[in-house]
Amino acid sequence: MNKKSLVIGAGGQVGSELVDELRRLYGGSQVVASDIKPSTNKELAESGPFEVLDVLDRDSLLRIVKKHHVGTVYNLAALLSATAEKNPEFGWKLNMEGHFNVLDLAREGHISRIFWPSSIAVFGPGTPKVGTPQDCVMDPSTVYGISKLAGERWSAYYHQRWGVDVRSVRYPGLISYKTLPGGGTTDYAVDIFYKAISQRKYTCFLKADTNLPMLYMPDAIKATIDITEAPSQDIKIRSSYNLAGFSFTPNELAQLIAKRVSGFEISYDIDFRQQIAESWPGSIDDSEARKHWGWNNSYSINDMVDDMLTNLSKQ
Ligand code: AKB
Repeated sequence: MNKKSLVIGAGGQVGSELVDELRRLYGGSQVVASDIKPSTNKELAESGPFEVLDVLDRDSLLRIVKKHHVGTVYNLAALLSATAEKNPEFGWKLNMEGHFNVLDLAREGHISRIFWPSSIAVFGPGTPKVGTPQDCVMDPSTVYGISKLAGERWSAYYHQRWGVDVRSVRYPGLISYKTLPGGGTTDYAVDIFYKAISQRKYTCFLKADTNLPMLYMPDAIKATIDITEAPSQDIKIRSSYNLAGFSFTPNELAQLIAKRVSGFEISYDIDFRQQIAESWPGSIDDSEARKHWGWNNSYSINDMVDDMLTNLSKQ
């Protein structure tokens, strides 16, 4: 790909690391970072172009695409599951209209490729919980999940009707140490590491036995770039691909941390996010992604725990 990339939502948990990796691969000037607010991350703002951009503002989006000769857009701007439940109208608006604005740029020929993430939130209480297949009952019970499922169907429609080259994976919970996640149900799996190091204890808002699919950030970034750069004929699913690394419960994660942080203890104070988590799968079958475009995760749960603790201890 010889045109530049634009990352929308570059200040977020995925965006900040995606920009770092794309700039490492292609050079700072080739990757335009953008976010709704000016960046407080010095590295992000100084290692290449940065634009303040609201994905809901079509005119500014088009102006920035033209100004930087953007070919590929990674649209990561979204309200996640817990935040969208608190503000359903805005969750729907941002997640849907933002997606349409980028899809329309491609349909009108201003950009040639889109990456847009979906989520395990597209599944719901009627979905098989174990080894959730690519295609099955999808009855999301959150605004976030409904918007992601609708977005998947619109992606497939834009591809089938107008040949829009849109690619997507259904992110599970993402664990990382560089930028905090914001507003998700799986965020406990990141918070727990910060509290383990600073206080040797953590109060979890999900029940001890809530099993959820998760992925370590380096693998999530690899999947994101790999699917976006794969030859078009390898992308046989234009809605979104199942993607997974490993699954664990808060109790299992706490035990792995306690083996490495002496005296660490977990307690529980359950809130509304439990109901969201209970509607999601416990594990995911991502064999289509593996077969079609070579997806393969590198980090096991133990690798992830070691890496998180090592890096957060240094900070
Ligand atoms: C969330 O918890 O809302 C996200 C997700 C699974 O998409 N991390």
